[in-house]
Amino acid sequence: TTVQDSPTAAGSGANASSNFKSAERSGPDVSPERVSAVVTAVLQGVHAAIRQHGVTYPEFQAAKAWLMEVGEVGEWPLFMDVFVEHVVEEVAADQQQGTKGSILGPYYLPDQVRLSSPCELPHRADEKGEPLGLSGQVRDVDGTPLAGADVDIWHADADGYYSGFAPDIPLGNLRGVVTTDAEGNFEIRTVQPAPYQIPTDGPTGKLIEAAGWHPWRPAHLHLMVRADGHRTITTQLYFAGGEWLDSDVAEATKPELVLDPVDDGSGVRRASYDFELEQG
Ligand code: MBD
Ligand code: FE
Repeated sequence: TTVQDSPTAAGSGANASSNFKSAERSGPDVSPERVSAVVTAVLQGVHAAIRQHGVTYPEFQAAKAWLMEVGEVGEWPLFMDVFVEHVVEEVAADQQQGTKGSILGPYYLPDQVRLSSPCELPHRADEKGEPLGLSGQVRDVDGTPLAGADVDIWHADADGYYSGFAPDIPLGNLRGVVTTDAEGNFEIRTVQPAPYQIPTDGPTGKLIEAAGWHPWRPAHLHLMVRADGHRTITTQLYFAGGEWLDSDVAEATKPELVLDPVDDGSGVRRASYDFELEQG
């Protein structure tokens, strides 16, 4: 995995591009009929928008320039995950049981430090943010606890930045793979993440501004929960009452995925969440 620091705010989106390119993946086996059907539908959508809105030559050329810039600065992973991935997840989730999923987003990094429960995510000595505790159980959809499952968790810091993508944050900060104990339980200490703002100085941010939309995602934790013989769940957890919860720019919130942490009396806000994984 290649990760480089960038001094601009747009650097996070651009770094997501080098990370995406360096990940190993095998392409899908797609028939010409399917390529034709899907690409024809996409092009018909574009053609319909041009006719419906009377798109002009200057607008067409501006769109071309914008598309080129998204590629040149490496924001395609950011753009796709913000504006398209939620529908791919919706289609994938159609037949699935167990805990609701949500989008992966552009800031996952594999192979983070393995921790055994209870644990604290790696953080800086002066890490900002209110202490947050997340505990729960991993089980299959029949209720059987899953010992030795992986709860792979990553989230933004109290300024809304992800380690590995924004400059000046140690690699691995606020990321970890937590193994469940013999009863399938896990307990993780971390800090409250801030809402995430799409970088405003890149082409994705410029489009959002030009359209008069807002560039925010509500504060969230990313999780990937894996257990042998079970379907991996990729999801996110949000916070009750949090800003942007009802208007996520990435449309990736679900009512089942909202935590309501409560102060345990010692200044730690605690929430619990159980994950149910489908066999197979
Ligand atoms: C994020 O933090 C995120 O989770 C998604 C889906 C897109 C952009 C930034
Ligand atoms: Fe995120």
